[in-house]
Amino acid sequence: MMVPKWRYLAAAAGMLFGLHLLLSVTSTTYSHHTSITKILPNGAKSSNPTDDSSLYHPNAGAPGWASEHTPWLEGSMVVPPSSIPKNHTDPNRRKAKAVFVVLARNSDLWALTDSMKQMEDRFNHWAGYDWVFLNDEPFDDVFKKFTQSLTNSKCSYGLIEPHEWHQPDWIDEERATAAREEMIRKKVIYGHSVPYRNMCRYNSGFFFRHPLLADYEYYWRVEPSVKFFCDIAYDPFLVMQDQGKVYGFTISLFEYIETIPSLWDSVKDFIKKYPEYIPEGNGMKFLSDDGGETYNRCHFWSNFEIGDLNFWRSEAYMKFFEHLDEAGGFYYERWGDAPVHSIGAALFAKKEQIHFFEDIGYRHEPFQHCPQGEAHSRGKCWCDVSNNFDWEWYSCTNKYVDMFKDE
Ligand SMILES: Nc1nc2c(ncn2[C@@H]2O[C@H](COP(=O)(O)OP(=O)(O)O)[C@@H](O)[C@H]2O)c(=O)[nH]1
Ligand SMILES: [Mg+2]
Repeated sequence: MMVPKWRYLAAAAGMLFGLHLLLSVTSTTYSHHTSITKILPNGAKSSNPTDDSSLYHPNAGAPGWASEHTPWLEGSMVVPPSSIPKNHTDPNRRKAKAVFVVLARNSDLWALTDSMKQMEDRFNHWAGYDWVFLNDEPFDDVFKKFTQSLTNSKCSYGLIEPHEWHQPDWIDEERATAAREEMIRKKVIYGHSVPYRNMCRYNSGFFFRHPLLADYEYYWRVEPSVKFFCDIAYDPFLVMQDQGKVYGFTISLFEYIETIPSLWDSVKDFIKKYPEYIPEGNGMKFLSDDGGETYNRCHFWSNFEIGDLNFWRSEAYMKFFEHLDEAGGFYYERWGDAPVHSIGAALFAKKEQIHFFEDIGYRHEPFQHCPQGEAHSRGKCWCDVSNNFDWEWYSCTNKYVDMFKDE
């Protein structure tokens, strides 16, 4: 029996369509190149701005990917472009007054160049922000040579004033020694270390006042041996500035209670003494599950921070730091700059001013934040998507997200 020609044609078309469907779901590259948006006229495609004039308009809505997975971003985040802005070589590119800040020892050099090279490759080669390095001892020429040679941006090397670094005279050394010995017995990490305590106190209350930072408004803290997994094709400093953010994080977690047993009592004293510094709509819910009575130990992991220097320089935070410093907990206990900054940010800022940089892939041993879904391919990230700390039991990011849910 003769089969009509049109039946062959229909069968072939059907097979081709089936193959297309199969490839669309199994291959992201194939589906990207053949997606319906590719054949729509320009105006019908989703916006993908690549010039500064249209980036980060404060009133722009949240992008599709954000509203789908990240309700806390709605109305506050706009679409980052998927590729490096075209005008990245333009010396007149709009920039924030921003800087990378690194606290390091000379011996941190090679662990630090690892981090720095990644930051340059992922972001700063086109963004062109300066670097400031701070140390309690003078940086040697080798350190200066090999850090400056990694970037076209200006590097400055600062010495920390001894009185801002060392344990103050008014600390009762006998009591501080006893506290350290107790922590050694309890095997608390860095429990034995005075330099570690100096570092935590310096980061908590002094770095933003260093003269080398005087002309800057925003900073990004970078530590030795960290990883930046994804290309950053937009300017996070401009996000901070244009959207009035004061603190940005990627990882949050619980603090070891042994290091901060009396911290929350000092915080409560401060709140009682200075209620005028605590705004409505702050991030208290991130810190406390009972309206401020007790601390749930949640903090942003401060080895990654993108922040507003003027926020730390504000009267509220300065008074807060002085209050904590007078209590002596940096030495009688082992208060970290992570809980101190986190409590400061969550108390004195509106919760919307704290930003989860969900699309910045980051690792500091032993945890990492790996962007999920579309953000992973947009950033050309190289982290394993299944290795992501965000929703692990020891993470606090769910508490951050929950703050934005009940309205
Ligand atoms: N100049 C200087 N920097 C330090 C000292 N101790 C720590 N740092 C820096 O402070 C930051 C935090 O220290 P790190 O050892 O990474 O602590 P961890 O991340 O809590 O394990 C890093 O940038 C270190 O390079 C110190 O004694 N002197
Ligand atoms: Mg570290």
